[in-house]
Formats: sequence, C-alpha cells, structure tokens
Amino acid sequence: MSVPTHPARPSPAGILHVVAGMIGGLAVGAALASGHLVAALISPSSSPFLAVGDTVIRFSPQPLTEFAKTTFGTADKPVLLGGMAVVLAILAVLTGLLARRRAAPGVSVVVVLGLLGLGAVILAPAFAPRDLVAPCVALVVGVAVFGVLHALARRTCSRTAQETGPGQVSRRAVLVGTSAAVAVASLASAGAGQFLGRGVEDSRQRVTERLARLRLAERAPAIPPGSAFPELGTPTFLTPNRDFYRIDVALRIPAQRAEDWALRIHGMVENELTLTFDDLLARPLVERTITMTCVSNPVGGDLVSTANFIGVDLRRVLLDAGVRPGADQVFATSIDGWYTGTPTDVVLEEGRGALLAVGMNGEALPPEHGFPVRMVVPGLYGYVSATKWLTDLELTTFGAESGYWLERGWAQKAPIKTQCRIDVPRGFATVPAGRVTVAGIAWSQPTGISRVEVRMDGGPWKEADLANEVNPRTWRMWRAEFELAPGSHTVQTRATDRNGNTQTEMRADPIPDGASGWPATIFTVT
Ligand SMILES: Nc1nc2c(c(=O)[nH]1)N[C@H]1C(S)=C(S)[C@@H](COP(=O)(O)O)O[C@H]1N2
Ligand SMILES: [Mo]
Repeated sequence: MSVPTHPARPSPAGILHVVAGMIGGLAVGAALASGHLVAALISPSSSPFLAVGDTVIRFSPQPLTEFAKTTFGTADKPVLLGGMAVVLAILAVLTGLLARRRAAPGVSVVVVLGLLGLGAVILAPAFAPRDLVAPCVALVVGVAVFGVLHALARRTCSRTAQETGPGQVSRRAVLVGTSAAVAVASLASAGAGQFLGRGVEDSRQRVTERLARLRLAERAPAIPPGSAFPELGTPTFLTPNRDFYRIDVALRIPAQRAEDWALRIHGMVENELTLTFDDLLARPLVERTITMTCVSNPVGGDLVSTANFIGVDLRRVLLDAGVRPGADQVFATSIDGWYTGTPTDVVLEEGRGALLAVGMNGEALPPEHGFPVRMVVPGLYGYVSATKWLTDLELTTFGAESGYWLERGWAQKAPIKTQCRIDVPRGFATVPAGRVTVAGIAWSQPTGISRVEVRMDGGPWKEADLANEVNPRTWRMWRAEFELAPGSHTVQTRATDRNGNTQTEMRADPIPDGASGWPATIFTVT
C-alpha cells in the first residue's frame, strides 16, 4: 500500500520561544495601553484594564474583600492592579507560545481577553454607550499587533539556517524595529492615558480661587489653642488634606470638571431639582469642622481624620426639594456609579450639619476626596453618608434600594460608635522610667466626648485630661501621666460620650457596623 508523500520539505520551524512570548506580551500590552489612552480621552472609567479591576472588586466574595482589606489595608488597590498585571503578563506570554506555528490560537486568546475587557466595561455601574470605544479599540489593536508581529516573526524565523543573507538580516531588523516601536508606543499611550486622567486640575484651581473670594455665610471658628498636642505624638487637630485617610472602591478617580458637574435631586420629592456647581455656590456657604470615620477602622486604627469642610447645608437643599412622607432613605450615587443610602431623618435633623461639601481645609476638594462635590454627614460612618464625586440624590425608601456595602454584608444604618485611640506610647515602645505620658484621641460624633479614662496594668481607672473641645462633631484629644517602674506595662482606655454612655468593652470586628472594644497598648519601661 502506498501512501502519497509530499516531496521532502523541511517542516516549517516554529517561531523561537522567546520571540513568541514577546509577541504575546506586546499584543496584550498594546491593547491595554491603547484602551487606557482612548478611555482617558473619551470616558476615563472605560479603560479595559481598570474596568476588569473594578469588576474583580465588585464581584469579589465578601470574605475575600475583607481578607484583602485586613491584609493590605489601603494598599489593596495597588496590590490588586499589580496582581492583575502579573496574571495578564503570564497569560500574554502563554498566548504567544501557543501560536509558535499558526497565528490563529494566539489571535483567539487575544480576542477572548479583549471581550473580557469589553464585558467588564459593559457591566460597570455607570456604563454609557461611549464607554464601548476604548475596549473596542483595545481589541482591534491587540489583534492587529499580534497579527503583524506574528507574520513578521514567521518570515524571520522560518528561514533555514543556510538562507542567512542580507534579506534575512533586514527581516530580523524589521521585526525588532516594529516590536520596539510597539513597546514604546504602548508605554507612551499608557503614560498619556494616566496623565490625561488628571485633567481636572485647572477646574480645581478655579474652584479654590472662587472659594477664597466668596463670602461664607458661616465660618468655622478658629481651632482654639489647647485643643491638640501634636508635640506629644497625637495628630494635629486638623488633618492636612494629603494625610486625610482615603477609602473608596475607585481604581481611577472620577475626573469631572466643576463646570460640567450637576446634581439631580429626584424621587419622592415635591420639586425635582437639578443643581449646577454655580447654583451650589450661589447658595449660602458654610464651613464646619468635622471628624470623619470609616466603619472599617479597627480599634487603634487610623481611618479617622478631621477637616474644615466648606459646603451647602444639605438639609436646606432637601427642604427646597420638598421630601415626601415615607421617603426614609436619601440614596446617593457617584459619578463612577458607587451608591449608598443615608437615613433621611438624620440628614433633616436640625443641627446635624449635613453638607454638600465643595471645599476642604481652604481649598477645593482634592480629587481623591470627591472633587467637585461630596456629601458629609457628621456622626455617620463614611460608607452610609460620605459619597464622593456625588452626582445623584434620590429620595426613596430603604425597602426599595440598598447601598453598595449593604449588599456586601455591612449594616444598613451605621452611626459612629464612641471610640478612642492610644497614640503614645506606641505599641511595644521603650520609654524611660519615671513620669510617662499617655495620650491619644477620642470621638463620639455628633454627641461629643465628656470623659476619657485610662488604667495601667488593670489598675483603677483614672480620668485623663481632656483637650479643649472644638465641637461635638470632632475628635477630642486626651492625656494622662503615670509614675512607672521598669518592666512591661499595658495601658487601656475607654471614652464616655456627652450623654454619659461609656464605650463598650465588648470586642467586635468592624463588620457589620463598626469595631468596638477598649484599646490597649503594651510597652516597656527601662
Ligand atoms: N464614590 C464613593 N464615595 C465614597 C466611597 C466610595 O467607595 N466611593 N467610600 C466611602 C467610605 S467607605 C468612606 S469611609 C469615605 C471616605 O472618605 P475619604 O476618602 O475622603 O476619607 O468615603 C465614602 N464615599
Ligand atoms: Mo468607610
């Protein structure tokens, strides 16, 4: 039996492994970079890479989210993005290796990755049709780069050894040159995309200047002397903006100019309102010193900061809109599609001081703290009240809609728990024997702190000296002195609010409605 055979032709060698891997890497890299740049130009949240990251964050099972927060703290975002980059790089190289002989398998994987990016963009909460452009560009660029480099590499690498000659050298040069050009263009696009995303700086500058010129209806009283003792190692009374804690789920800070901003107030209201930034500044502006706290703050943690917020009284705005009976929830949505609900009765409480804030410590809100407009409600944890990059307020019921963190196991209503923190001595510090100063902060917004007690090594409670109170919506510093002998010591504290309620000793994790328990610090006296 004779089997027809082809004339002896050397079976085409595949592309060199290292070249194949590089082609995969360059194709995926170029796709992500071009998508990032186009997104920055059209709609920042539509960058496929960041959209995938957002999707991972939103669909992470709750235990994983908590694990990431407790393990990486506020570095969880860089860790996520870095991890994604590593996974993608490995996938990209494997994609290249899959296509050493034929382009088709590699192209298929690039297309699948591209479709994943597209899907992530479509699934984003604030999706709009123009968001499709960036992931589509990414997909096309990825396939094109893969196809072109693959064809060049096939021509370069499939030649047999004896065919080396001037033609071969130039083919290799073309491959190397094209690859280098793709690499440079990708880096440039990614960089430009990143840089363009910060295009609101001019608008912020103008807002800062306007706030400086405007007459405020109400200024925050100056912080009186004796309300803080940073020289001991406790925080300054006002937290500088760059040190103010930051918590949000945004991988890219929403970039909207104040001039393009508008807030819609609708739902169960008598008069639906749409306020532009100018409308907001035309209203009486007030300045309030407020301490904000994150529900995720563990006992002893640093997710608590204080600022002078400038803004419009939110209660007045809601009264103008006319809240209908039964609307027990003010449901806020941000530009990037995050959402939460605040109890209407709290916002409408006279003297609560809820704000639509536009300024922070004498300047426009920093981009990462909500520029151009955010909500601040004294006495409620941030996740149920402090929506940054605010764009929509709907008066509704708690039955009808649930906030982002409520859907992930956190409580619906979350008043801030009375809490305190020991700042000095630091944990496991060594201090000289004799008089030892213990100092820290305590908070119970909006009630205020009336007493902080300190005890050493389980001894009797002793009242700490309280610093001057600035207002009940802010933290209050405290200090106490002890005569201590050498050895290991444990100091404990507990705070009492102005209604006489002492914070509970019961230890509780932050989830679902805030950590509790008395802080304790172990240190050594020598
Ligand atoms: N748009 C948006 N607003 C948000 C969040 C968010 O993820 N997205 N996080 C909230 C949480 S949990 C807190 S504690 C505060 C923190 O505000 P800060 O970053 O200015 O300190 O913002 C709140 N507002
Ligand atoms: Mo938070």
